Amino acid sequence: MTAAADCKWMEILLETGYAIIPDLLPASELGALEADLEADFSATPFGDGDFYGHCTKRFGSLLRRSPRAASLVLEPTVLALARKILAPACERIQLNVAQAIEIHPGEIEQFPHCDHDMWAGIKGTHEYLVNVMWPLTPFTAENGATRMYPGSHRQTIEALEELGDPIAAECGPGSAICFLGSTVHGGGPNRSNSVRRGVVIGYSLGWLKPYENPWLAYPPSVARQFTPELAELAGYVQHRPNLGNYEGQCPSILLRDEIPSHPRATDSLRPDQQLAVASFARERRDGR
Ligand SMILES: O=C(O)CCC(=O)C(=O)O
Ligand SMILES: [Fe+2]
Repeated sequence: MTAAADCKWMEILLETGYAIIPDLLPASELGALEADLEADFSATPFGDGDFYGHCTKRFGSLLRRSPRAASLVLEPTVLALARKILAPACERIQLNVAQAIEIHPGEIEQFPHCDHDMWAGIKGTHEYLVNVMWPLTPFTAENGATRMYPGSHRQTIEALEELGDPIAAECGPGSAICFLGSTVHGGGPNRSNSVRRGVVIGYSLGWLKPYENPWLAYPPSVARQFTPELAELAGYVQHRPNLGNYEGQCPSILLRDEIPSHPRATDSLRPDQQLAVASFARERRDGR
């Protein structure tokens, strides 16, 4: 995709709260991913709870279940959008979730919500999260396509009645439904006779507690197979200063062939902090 096209999607995403980018990946790639996940869809039970849905199946850890999931997580256009939107509030972004969602016939509409409400911080000054829903089956208004509330990212919603009408994010495999953590949305009701399958890939500010615990989903033995970029997104990196360290070091040391038994705790500071700390230490060493 050209830089101008990327800009257009950014404008739409920031203006409307969501953007449906068509044909970002070959539909065959999503078909192959769906085939890889077939056994997991059938083995996974329905969820429990009115938010997750009683006629909906979910499972995470997608990067462990199929090597093809990486091409969704690393898709350059959505990754660039997520990085740009989250850049004002972090040094690096992280993978927040990689989850498959299968909505069965008879499922009701999901509670309309903002995904950023998973974190208690004050909202309104920056985004916390960018999500991308990748349909595995065609998404239609009838089968439970994700419902988006246009412009809701700019509203302060105190009661559901204040929401306008949603749109159903109708599109097919290969398209990417991108939306902000501040955008009100929810799974649609499935009034059809077949399942609606999708994969949600989310990116959040690198210093937040991620929704899906990446170090358990992808322990070092799994993350060792990842490219460096994927391993970083999946938690094997520090967010300066020193956040997410392992024994005072970058957790990526756990992906090496030889792991030091007693690593040396090493500062990982932002340049401004590095300067302030160095100047203070120099003065103290000089006896001042
Ligand atoms: O399945 C969907 O379309 C949306 C699901 C969702 O928004 C959620 O579980 O947070
Ligand atoms: Fe959601």
